[in-house]
Amino acid sequence: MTGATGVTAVQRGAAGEAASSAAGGHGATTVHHDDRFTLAALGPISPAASLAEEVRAGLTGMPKRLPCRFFYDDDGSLLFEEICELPEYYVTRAEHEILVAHAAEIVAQLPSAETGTELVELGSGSAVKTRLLIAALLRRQPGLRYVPVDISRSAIEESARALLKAYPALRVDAIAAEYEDGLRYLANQDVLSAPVAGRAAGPAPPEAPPKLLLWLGSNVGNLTRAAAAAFLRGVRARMGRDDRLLIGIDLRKDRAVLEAAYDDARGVTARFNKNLLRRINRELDGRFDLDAFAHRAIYHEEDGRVAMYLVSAYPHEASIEALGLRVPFVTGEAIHTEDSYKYSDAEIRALAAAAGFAVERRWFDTGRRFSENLFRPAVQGELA
Ligand code: AVJ
Repeated sequence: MTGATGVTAVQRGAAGEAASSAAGGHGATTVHHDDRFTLAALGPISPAASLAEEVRAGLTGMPKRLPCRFFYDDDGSLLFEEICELPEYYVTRAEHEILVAHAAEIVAQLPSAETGTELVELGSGSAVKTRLLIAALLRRQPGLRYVPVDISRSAIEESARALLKAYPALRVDAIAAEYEDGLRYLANQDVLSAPVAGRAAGPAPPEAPPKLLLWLGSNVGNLTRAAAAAFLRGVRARMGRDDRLLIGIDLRKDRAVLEAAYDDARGVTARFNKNLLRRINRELDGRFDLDAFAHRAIYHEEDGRVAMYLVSAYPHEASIEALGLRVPFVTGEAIHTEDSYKYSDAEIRALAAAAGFAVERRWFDTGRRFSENLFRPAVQGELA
């Protein structure tokens, strides 16, 4: 069987239970699609706050705010794809340019191993960017295991299907989970998958092959610098000596370029931003008038942060019926909806050091707008 066509079995049996106890006690459901595709769906250990909880906290607080992770419902995900094609939004194109030019060099930089490198991606890459790295790895090794970790099970299944079809030498073991839960599960799975029987007499159990972890698209930018370092420390804790992290990070640049990238002429980013209110109207019986708000993107240069806001054009009151909540706005009052942090070279070095990494190598697009950074775990006592 070549394509990942149908689900052949759903198991909640021995494998799933072994994995789930190793992953810290939450249930893991493993779906075996076929011999080239498995999907482990992990229940979150500590579920993130719901839309209702976040909306109540964010709109009764001062200043008002809403978390950017709620952008990505079906409509929001489509709008984000549209953003990636905008002339002003250079981020996706710049990273793509780097990978087209340097994917071969990036994989040549990895510690070579007889077993070959495994590819783990935070976020599921249906995109061309992931394909460039898969193709580069397959040019130097006969087969490849690709492990996408993504909260959206449908996104992961869709992208896995397309990738399996495009690459007959690829196997996909997908994990539908929060990043941290997914990485913990993967680390434990590698230990468990080493053969135990005959260990005393036989050869040493094979070590897990080295991994290349991908975290592309400057998704790190949505975290504060401190939260980014803390998150990466957690990633580092799951990595072996020969594992590497390839992290795409957007760079500090001129205000005009940044503000245009987050406030495009066609108004796509404005629609993306207002989709939050549309979502509250739909899911929580909200009564937001989308026309009462203007989309704003402001570069706070000292922080190196583009912030997005929805600004009330005149005094009015919105309501959210499902929460029994009335939300008054004065003229010019803003809801803060997203931060997108930009990094200097020094800030990238500081991020790596704070998280226990050394920066092994970096690549840039020709306009030096974006950076692809290969982080390696720093060894004990090493000054990064
Ligand atoms: C997906 C977080 C990388 O910050 O550039 C794009 C999201 N927001 N336009 C970014 C986004 C507005 C994007 N990231």
